[in-house]
Amino acid sequence: MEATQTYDAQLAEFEGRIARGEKIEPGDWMPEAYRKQLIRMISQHAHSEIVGMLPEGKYIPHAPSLRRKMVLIAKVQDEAGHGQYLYHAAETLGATREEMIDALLTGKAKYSSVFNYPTLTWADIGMIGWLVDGAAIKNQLMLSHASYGPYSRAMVRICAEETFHYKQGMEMIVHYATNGTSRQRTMAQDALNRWWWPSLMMFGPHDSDSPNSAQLIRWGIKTKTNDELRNEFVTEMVEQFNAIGLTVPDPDMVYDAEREQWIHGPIDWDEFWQVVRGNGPMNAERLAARRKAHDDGLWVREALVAFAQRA
Ligand code: FAQ
Repeated sequence: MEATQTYDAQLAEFEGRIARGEKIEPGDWMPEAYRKQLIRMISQHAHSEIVGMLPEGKYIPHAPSLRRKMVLIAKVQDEAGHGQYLYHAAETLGATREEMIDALLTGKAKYSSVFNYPTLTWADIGMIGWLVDGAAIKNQLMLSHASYGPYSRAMVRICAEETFHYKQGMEMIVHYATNGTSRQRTMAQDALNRWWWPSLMMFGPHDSDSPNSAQLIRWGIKTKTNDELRNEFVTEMVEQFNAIGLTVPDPDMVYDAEREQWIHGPIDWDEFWQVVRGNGPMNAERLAARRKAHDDGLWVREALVAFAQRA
């Protein structure tokens, strides 16, 4: 890239590369707003993976069998790994780990609203795997085509692991709903009732209220809008729940035969924004748990620094 090139020429070349399907790599020229958007999104995504370990991690000591416990431990460890890939991806854009973690611990950074709801029964573990990981995969499959190379490559690996999370959740809920005791079926339905709407909110506000979407789509970070992904997800999930006799808790849901889509009823956006602003049922507890983990890990960080200095 010639140093004398104007910003407009650089931008045209950058957008041309995206239009040709080339990946933008660390060190390549990029508009400052592209870099900032990616740091915002990737760091929020990383925080979501790390905070997302908490609702399920709580149930590791209470798993009903050795098999279920091994699967859950593997899943929660995977989420930690996803957080690490994503923090690394954000670091390639110039963000430091310290500032990202600081933003999370001081409550400045956002993370997915869905993790501010409590896990109340074991069936929530299956429902999170099927529904919450299902929503995450829907979004992340799109992001595996994102124009920024390190983010899209992290997504490929993450989606492979999330598919295992999704399948173990589906296997558990299908078993409880179709072969379980009446108490297990009731627990599965109750878990669906509580996780359905928070899962739909994971896709973000309606397109008309999504200030970031236009720029993200222009630069190939997102290739679909929040509503497009949410609507696809709803249609896929409703049919699966119907097939096993569970009922989606939406009395206004209708089938649009022309579009071959299930259309969901109104989402409670007041609740969504309350949760995003830190006033959800578990926001304070989630941040307190992350702060404690950070404080407890201080000696590890100090030992690593001392080791690096000696080496
Ligand atoms: N929660 O303009 P938009 C997982 C914010 S990973 C909180 O539409 P955008 C794995 C948004 O940041 C789940 N805040 O924003 C797992 C923005 O505020 P800002 C996480 C939300 O970026 C499973 C404002 O609202 N996945 O679950 C939410 O175009 C099981 C306006 O919104 C990702 O992070 C929300 N739900 O679209 C782990 C994927 N929605 O930043 C454990 C990457 C919106 O301007 C167990 N991120 N906001 O101050 C994305 O795809 C996008 O950022 C969206 C939002 C779709 C989340």
